[in-house]
Amino acid sequence: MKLCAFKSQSCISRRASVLIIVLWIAFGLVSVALYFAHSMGFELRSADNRVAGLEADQAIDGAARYVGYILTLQQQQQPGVIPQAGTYQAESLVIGDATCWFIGRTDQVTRAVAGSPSFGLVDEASKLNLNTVDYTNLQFLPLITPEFAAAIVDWRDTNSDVTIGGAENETYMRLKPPYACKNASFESVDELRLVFGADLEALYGEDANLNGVLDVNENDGDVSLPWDNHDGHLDAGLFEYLTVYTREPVNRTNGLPRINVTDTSATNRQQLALLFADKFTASRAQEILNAIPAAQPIRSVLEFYVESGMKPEEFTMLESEVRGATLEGLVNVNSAAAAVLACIPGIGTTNAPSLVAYRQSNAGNLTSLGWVSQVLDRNAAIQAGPYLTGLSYQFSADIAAVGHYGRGYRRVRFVFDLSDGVAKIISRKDLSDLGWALGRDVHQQLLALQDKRR
Ligand SMILES: [Ca+2]
Ligand SMILES: [Ca+2]
Ligand SMILES: [Ca+2]
Ligand SMILES: [Ca+2]
Repeated sequence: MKLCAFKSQSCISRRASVLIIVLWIAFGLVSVALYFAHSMGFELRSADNRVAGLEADQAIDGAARYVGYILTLQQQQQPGVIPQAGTYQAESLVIGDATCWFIGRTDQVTRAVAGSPSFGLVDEASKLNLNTVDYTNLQFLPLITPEFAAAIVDWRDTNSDVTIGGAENETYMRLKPPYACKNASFESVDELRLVFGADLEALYGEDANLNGVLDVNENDGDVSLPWDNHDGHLDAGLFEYLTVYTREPVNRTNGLPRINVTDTSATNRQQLALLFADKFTASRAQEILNAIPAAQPIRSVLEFYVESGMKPEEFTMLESEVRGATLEGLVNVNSAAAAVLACIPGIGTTNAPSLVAYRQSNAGNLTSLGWVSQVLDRNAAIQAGPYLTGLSYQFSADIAAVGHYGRGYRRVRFVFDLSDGVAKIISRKDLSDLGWALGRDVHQQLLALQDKRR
């Protein structure tokens, strides 16, 4: 009996052990299943994000083709004239499952954290050209030191003479690792990083994501990067105001050379007479020609316009067919920021706000250089003339996109050149790493879209 009882107890204990083992195994299997399910969930989400990213990449390339079409069409219809906002779609452009925006610039000065950037194409001629701007004018840009301005000039000039405060080969060869001073033109604005004395604060200013507006982290002091002065105003850096791309075409759309108004030779005057005869009645053409002094030098297109006595609408008819002495690095008064205009002799910090204010009150009606002579006095206009233009042939399209459900953010900035009559991409730079640049409003719209889906 005792043996039987013992056997039964041992039997129960064995069964209990088996049960525990089975329970452990079952627990283990469930854990493994849960682990794999969780990891598959992550894998699925990450694959979904990758697909959204690919959709955004493809949409950006599609949007770039759209921009090329818009610019070529504009060049054929109105050479050199900036495409007006509203004549093309610059925001919430739907391509397949993706949506695109062109991050633009505006004359409105941000005095508070902006809900969103402005949308549109950016005129490269709204900026100073790093390869042509001279040392004196360059120093008027915000956040630049005289030493950095001198180093910029030394970097691009072909000689090895050190500008006061600047840097040539001997300075660069002392760096670790050493490298040579370029002594040739800048090929991109990013090249500024290599110039002696460059620092991120001067290059980016407070605009860490380079979208032209004040984002929350750009106006919270040192709570989050970048450091800023928390004054409700965007203090942009040098990247905002500089370009290397501005170059006007040599020829008109009919293939003939543009007429250089600074050339006072008899042959050139004859060319002008033919141009006026082509555009105006015989008597008006003669009147304009007579107003332009034959012996006195004309230093710029603006001076030519002032002397000619043409009406603004008359000048618009032939503006793209004439040119000044230089074709590279001219600043377009129709789009340049006040900080850029302030660097130009004759304009300076005194006249730059008046020019911008005139633009703001005449928006949509600025297709020419002529209006400048209504804001600047004669002497100032003549002094500023050689640096100015009313035309633009290079534009950037800073395209940000998201894929389905607002995922897969990407951003690429393209620069288009129209100086040969057809839009060509001359630069492509991925800016996705700068982080979200579409502002609070678009972010909230996309979050609302995701909530609706849940
Ligand atoms: Ca040099
Ligand atoms: Ca910003
Ligand atoms: Ca900050
Ligand atoms: Ca600020």
